[in-house]
Amino acid sequence: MKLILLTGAAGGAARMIRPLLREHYRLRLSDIAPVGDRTDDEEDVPADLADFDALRKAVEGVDGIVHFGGYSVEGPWPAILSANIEGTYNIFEAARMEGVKRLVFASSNHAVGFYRRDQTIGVDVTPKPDSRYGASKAFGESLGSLYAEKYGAEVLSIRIGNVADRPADARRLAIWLSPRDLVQLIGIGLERPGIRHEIVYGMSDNKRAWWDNSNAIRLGYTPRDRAEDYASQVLAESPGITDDPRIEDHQGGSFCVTETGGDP
Ligand code: 15L
Repeated sequence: MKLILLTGAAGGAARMIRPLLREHYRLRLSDIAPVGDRTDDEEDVPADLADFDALRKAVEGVDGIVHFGGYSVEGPWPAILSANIEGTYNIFEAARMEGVKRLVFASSNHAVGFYRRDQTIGVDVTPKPDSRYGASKAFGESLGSLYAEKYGAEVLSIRIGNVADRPADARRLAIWLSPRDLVQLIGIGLERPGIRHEIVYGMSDNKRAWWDNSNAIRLGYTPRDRAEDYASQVLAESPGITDDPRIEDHQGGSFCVTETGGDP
């Protein structure tokens, strides 16, 4: 079994996918502090993403990297700068120095969050970040391209919608990604031959999608879950619809208006 480094291993998305990833890979977990719920067969190498030397030790000897670490919502600039700008640079550079070619980068829908909901966008649109956080994810995608073209890295950037067991509200009916569909995309990023830098949307088979995910399909993705199966229940119980058109008209939702807030 290949040894894979999972950064941000204590975060919500990583915790949802670790049991599924363990079926295929040996996992080395990394987060800023030791990961509390680690199993006996998971290694733990804590590292601050801004600490290059610590990160390089975490990268040493792995077969691939799944980079989920960093700040995962809009936040104060010093936090985004350290974790997402410096931290993402550090992970690509540590991988290059340690000879690790395969990386999966957890990008976000917020790299393109200022596209309107009445548009369907593919992966070749110009980024339109909705936040400093979204801009940091566009930066990470740029690094993926740089390290692929210049140093021969093989990188899959997944513009993740919202990873959860079920869609949380009306907006998430368009962007929901089930944990097992995310693991399928990660598997493509780690295994599919012939990848240089590819961008895909991290969503399940969602009828209300704003994204054309044909690049993911081309790479072999066959999503197994559908947001629509939850639609009537979600819309009845927690529509989450506001009266602010800046939020409702744009794909990024409340990230288009928030300054330093968290989840919408
Ligand atoms: C993200 O990028 C966040 O990491 C996640 O917490 C959600 O807020 C998600 O986007 C979303 O757009 O719902």
